[in-house]
Amino acid sequence: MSGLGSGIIGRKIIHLPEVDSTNEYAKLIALNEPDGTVVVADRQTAGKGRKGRTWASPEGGLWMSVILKPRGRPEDIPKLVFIGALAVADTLGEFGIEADIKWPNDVWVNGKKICGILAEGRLSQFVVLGIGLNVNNEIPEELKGMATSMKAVLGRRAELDEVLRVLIERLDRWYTVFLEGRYGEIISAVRERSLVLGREVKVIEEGIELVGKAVDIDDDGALILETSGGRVRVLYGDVSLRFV
Ligand code: BT5
Repeated sequence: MSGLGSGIIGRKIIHLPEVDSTNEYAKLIALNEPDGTVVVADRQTAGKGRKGRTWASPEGGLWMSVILKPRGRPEDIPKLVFIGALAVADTLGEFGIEADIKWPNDVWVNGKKICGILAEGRLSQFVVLGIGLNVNNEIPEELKGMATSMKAVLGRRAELDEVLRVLIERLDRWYTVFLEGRYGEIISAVRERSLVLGREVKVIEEGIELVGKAVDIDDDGALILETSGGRVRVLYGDVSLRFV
């Protein structure tokens, strides 16, 4: 990726000490706020994952939502999630942390989840891109086996404001790539950083399990699985993916 961003992301930043969920807050104000508005909170009392799951959001982490108003098609939503993941992976790189993208919506470091992304909304009006990144926050006991933070990886605290600044800058650059319709660049960057390609995975969606080898991410962002019954295209959505 090259070039500077458009300056859209973070033109307006709303900082809240506490909120239930930055995504919920952003959805409430989205119609009246400009493209690229960032809502960031010190802590969330009801941070959300996908499908009603809980996102642990104590003080010290980066909990933010970006209001995006691109003119696009519904099938472009996965690409917005990907630009979030790419921007986070780039940001971690700036802090000396090598990160991978776990399709569809996680960023992982050393085999553990450091960030989750949640996109909500309708492209005809807006999309709220929620990003939760563990920075200096404690990881709850029950998640310690599967989650990590920048502090845990670096062995020291990272300056939260600096992480936010770099992330906004990276998001802005990737959003420009998206707005210019250079989707191929987004998908190939995801492929390059993908943790899943070449591995045996189990995909679970609405109780249905599929096991196979992840062989590609196609141009629409769908995961291509090679199963015993042939190739299957798994669309982006509320899909859980585990390594087997
Ligand atoms: C996600 O959901 O990974 C999307 C998380 C999005 C959070 C951001 S924070 C700002 C914005 N406002 C919100 O309210 N949400 C967004 P999912 O793929 O469903 O993963 C949820 C699962 O991740 C949980 O069931 C836990 O197992 C695990 N988890 C919860 N909190 C975590 C944390 N802080 N770090 C790592 N893993 C966590």
